[in-house]
Amino acid sequence: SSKLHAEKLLCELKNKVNVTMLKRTEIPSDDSEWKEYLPVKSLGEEARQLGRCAVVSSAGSIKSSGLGSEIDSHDAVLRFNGAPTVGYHQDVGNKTTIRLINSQLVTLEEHQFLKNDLYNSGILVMWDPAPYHAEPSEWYRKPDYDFFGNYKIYRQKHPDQPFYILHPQAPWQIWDILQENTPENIQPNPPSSGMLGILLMMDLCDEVNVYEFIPSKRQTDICHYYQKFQDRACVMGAYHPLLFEKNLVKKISQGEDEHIYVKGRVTLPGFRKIHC
Ligand code: NCC
Repeated sequence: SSKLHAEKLLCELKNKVNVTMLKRTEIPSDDSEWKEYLPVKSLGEEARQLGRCAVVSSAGSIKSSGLGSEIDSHDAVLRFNGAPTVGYHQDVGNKTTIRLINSQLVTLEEHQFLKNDLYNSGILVMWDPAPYHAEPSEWYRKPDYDFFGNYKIYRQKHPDQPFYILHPQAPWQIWDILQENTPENIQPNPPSSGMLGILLMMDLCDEVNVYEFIPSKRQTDICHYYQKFQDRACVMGAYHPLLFEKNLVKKISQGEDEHIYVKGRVTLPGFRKIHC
């Protein structure tokens, strides 16, 4: 049955995906000083065990949802990249506990990562696409984006703000499960920030409500709720295997289909709450 299938998938995710942060000791001791900037405290210690959590996708379809107060009622809220709350709080809420950002945003001047105070609160987690199953030592010699300089500058400017780097193998552990559960070959690129954020919160929280990752009745080609630009690839994926990510999340969803249609909300259990 589909319920059995969902349990099997949840256990695979729980057992095979290690949504951990890069540690200083994983970078060879003779190499680079930037690793000295990695936080000492683990993310689990920093965020503590969380109860009800919300993951807010940046999709255009969250606009006019009026979901802001529902989202803020969670113990913790995760947002992505440059997604703002100011001016949009009625639809997306005000609270930001964790912000998951990609290395492109940290590195490219046009994104103004070092200048925009949007990034200065909450816990930051950055990720960079590594070669398939590369060890940290192989990856950091040729990252997708050379983010180290800006990471270091940011940490010097904001030493008290927790700022983690996702372990480079975590995205590929998720990718393997996406591929194993898909009959055709999927793009050999890491999952979107959305999928990574969902698993990060399943690791930290008892329950995770994900908003507008699976589109509601408000589905639109408008890419982000905070921009006018339209592109269907934002919903379906081009570089990222987004369609397959969404299929998997739909399969493990525990809420009612009505909640997807009306609110764009799926409910997922935290890994602590599932027994394999
Ligand atoms: O657009 P992005 O993602 O920042 O969105 C965050 C996550 O929300 C989900 N999403 C977004 C739009 C939409 N219409 N439907 C959705 O389901 C996705 O799960 C998405 O991951 C990324 O994953 O990091 C991404 O980042 C952007 C961009 O780099 C950042 O916004 C910084 O400017 C990428 N866009 C481009 O590179 C042009 C995007 O492909 C993936």
